[in-house]
Amino acid sequence: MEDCLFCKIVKKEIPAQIVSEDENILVFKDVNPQAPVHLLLIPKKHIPSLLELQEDDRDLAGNIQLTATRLAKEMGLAESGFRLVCNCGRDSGQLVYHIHYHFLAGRAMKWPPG
Ligand code: D5M
Repeated sequence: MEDCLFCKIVKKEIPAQIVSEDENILVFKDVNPQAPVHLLLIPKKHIPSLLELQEDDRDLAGNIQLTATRLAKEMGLAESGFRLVCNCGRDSGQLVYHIHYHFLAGRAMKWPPG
């Protein structure tokens, strides 16, 4: 998608602090961190939000969660824990319409979120 910010990051047209990359998934640091560790996990494929996720995306969606699991272990966060958040739609606060999972860690978090 030409105008999509995260597609531009995937294509390396916009710089980002990339933490992990494979054929289908990119992970980079959030530019406005809300925790000591704040990463964004995205599919390279442009999918605007969870509402547009298709049956064919089943493996991709699962692999994003497994990427979060791998990163948590690699970063030594398995014991302290982390939060994985995917905002969907206006009321959730979604601002960028390319599916992204916020990976937040490094501080105690409250529930429910604001
Ligand atoms: O979250 C969108 C998130 O995207 C928000 O936490 C800031 C982040 N963001 C926006 N632009 C960039 C760039 N260029 N690099 C890294 N992170 C970025 P949402 O769930 O849509 O509210």
